Amino acid sequence: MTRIVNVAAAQLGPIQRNTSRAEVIERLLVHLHNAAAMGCHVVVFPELALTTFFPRWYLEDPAEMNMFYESQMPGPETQKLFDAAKKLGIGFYLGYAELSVENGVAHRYNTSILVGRDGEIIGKYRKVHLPGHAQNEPWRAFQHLEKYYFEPGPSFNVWRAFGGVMGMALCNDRRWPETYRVMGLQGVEMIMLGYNTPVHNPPAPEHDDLSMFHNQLVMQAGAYQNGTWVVGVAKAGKEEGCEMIGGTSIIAPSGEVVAACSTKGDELAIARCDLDLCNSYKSTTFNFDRHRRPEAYSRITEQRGAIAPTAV
Ligand code: CDT
Repeated sequence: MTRIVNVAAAQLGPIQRNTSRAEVIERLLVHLHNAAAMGCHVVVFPELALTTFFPRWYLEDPAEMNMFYESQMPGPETQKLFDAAKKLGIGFYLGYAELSVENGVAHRYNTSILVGRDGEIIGKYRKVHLPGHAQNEPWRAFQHLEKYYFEPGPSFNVWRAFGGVMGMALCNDRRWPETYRVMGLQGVEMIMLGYNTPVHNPPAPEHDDLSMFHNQLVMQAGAYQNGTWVVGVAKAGKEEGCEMIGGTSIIAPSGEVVAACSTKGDELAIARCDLDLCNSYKSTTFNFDRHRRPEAYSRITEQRGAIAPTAV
């Protein structure tokens, strides 16, 4: 039995602040229909795919803030996506801002879900690596207040779906090797990840010219070093004056890019992904059981920041 997953990486162009949920969902539905017409089994949408990237503003009014969050999934507006998925027999990964009330206390997460071809939710992931800052920093051309708007999720899981082992991550997670490895240790065969990455990073403008290189570097390395497919999907283009990178790509376990978007707008990149291509990496160079030395890695979990030896 072959284990082929036909994947559509569904890049979105910018979503402006005054764009309604209904308009965005229509764009997502166009992607779902086009992907289904091309024989895809699953569509991967970006991070925070239902709204503009609101952490670029410091908002204090809870009512204004809550407009960007989903308190139900599916909710009255997103139900259309689930209905279309079921009707078309196509799954999807979707990033969104989640407002969850647990024991009467509100919690906010940067979340993604994986939905099956039957329109049912298979799994939920809450972003672990929240970049940026928690305080209002008006000096920045664009703020990046993820630490203000979200609390971090607990860890990385995988799910059996689409004939293989699927994992989820979100944006900044892709820069951290631990993200891939924690899923690699659970046998992941395809990692889906959406992102919103500005070209300009105010604290380190000297890196701006390298933003696309770094995007590819981390995803390709993560795929190869764990013998897994990686599907990285951007929200791209000029959103509220902020230029965001594109670079949506589908990466094989070899680390090679097999499909990519070429614009900064709504665009699909499609690939026929053979999950069995993971096997030769997982059983040779990256045979974890044979070659890893966890006893040498204790600092990875015991220590957060770098500690250099004292200067003499
Ligand atoms: N959304 C997200 O995680 N973006 C970050 C930008 C970091 S700049 C503060 C990223 O890693 O792409």
